[in-house]
Amino acid sequence: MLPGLSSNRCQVMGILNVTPDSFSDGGRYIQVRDAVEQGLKLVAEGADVIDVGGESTRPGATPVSVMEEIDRVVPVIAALSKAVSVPISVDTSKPEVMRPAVAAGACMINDVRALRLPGALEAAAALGVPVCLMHMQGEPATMQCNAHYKSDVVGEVMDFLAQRLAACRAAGLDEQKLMIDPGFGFGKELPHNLSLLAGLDRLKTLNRPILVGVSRKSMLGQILGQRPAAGRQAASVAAALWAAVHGAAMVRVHDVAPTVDALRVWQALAAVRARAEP
Ligand code: 7PM
Repeated sequence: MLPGLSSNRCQVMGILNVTPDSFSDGGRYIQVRDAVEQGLKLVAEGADVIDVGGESTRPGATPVSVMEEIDRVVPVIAALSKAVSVPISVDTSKPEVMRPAVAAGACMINDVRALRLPGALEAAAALGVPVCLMHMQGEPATMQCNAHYKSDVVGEVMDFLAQRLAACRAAGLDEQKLMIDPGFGFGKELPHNLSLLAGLDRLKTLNRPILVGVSRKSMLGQILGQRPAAGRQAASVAAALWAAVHGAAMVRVHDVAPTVDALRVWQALAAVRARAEP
């Protein structure tokens, strides 16, 4: 049903960015070749799903055209889906990108806008693939300028996700194929992000698998005293492990190998506890 979620252990989604700033600028062929190589590496490290994205959702990033986004992700999805057996998800909000991406082999949509762009609900319903619905306050260009929540950020994020689940149901999507994601760093300041991660368990009451993306994010840099992204690996693993222990069904990460190691240690311990107290 949902990629890799048939098992009850936490799944690892490896991040594959196909953006000019993340790969050598040696033209499209080189960009695709390097991205496919990176995808194979993520699979070798133990990723259960590969998330291919061509739109930089970095706070303040400039928008990417439909043509440019298709040009970036579709060749990578096509090549990777032939080369690996793990499911591939496409990180996009645009219905015009969803269609060719699924045709090329993507079997899941990861949408930071939770299918709010015009035509996205209809496209996802017609494609019939699983979708991750993420919470974001505002738009990437401005979201970190005016993040605001009344008092209970977890409750507000849950209300939004519940509304999007209802909209998906109304559009004819199969609720069993939907995942939810509180969207760490998307229109949230450190206290909001901390409340959401500390209170992740509450999202379980929405009865959908939870995806958590905290890998290398600035919230970790802030906790560590403005540590740059290159030094956030251990913090990312710790945060991913916390998320898994507190209900995440999937974690979206850059550093697949150490995350898989951490999850295996936790699972070994959890298995002992499960036998001791059934
Ligand atoms: C710069 C800053 C570049 C932040 C990229 C990012 C999520 C996501 C992203 C997430 C889901 C990143 C983000 N984050 N999709 N896409 N959940 N479902 O760190 O948290 O990769 S983009």
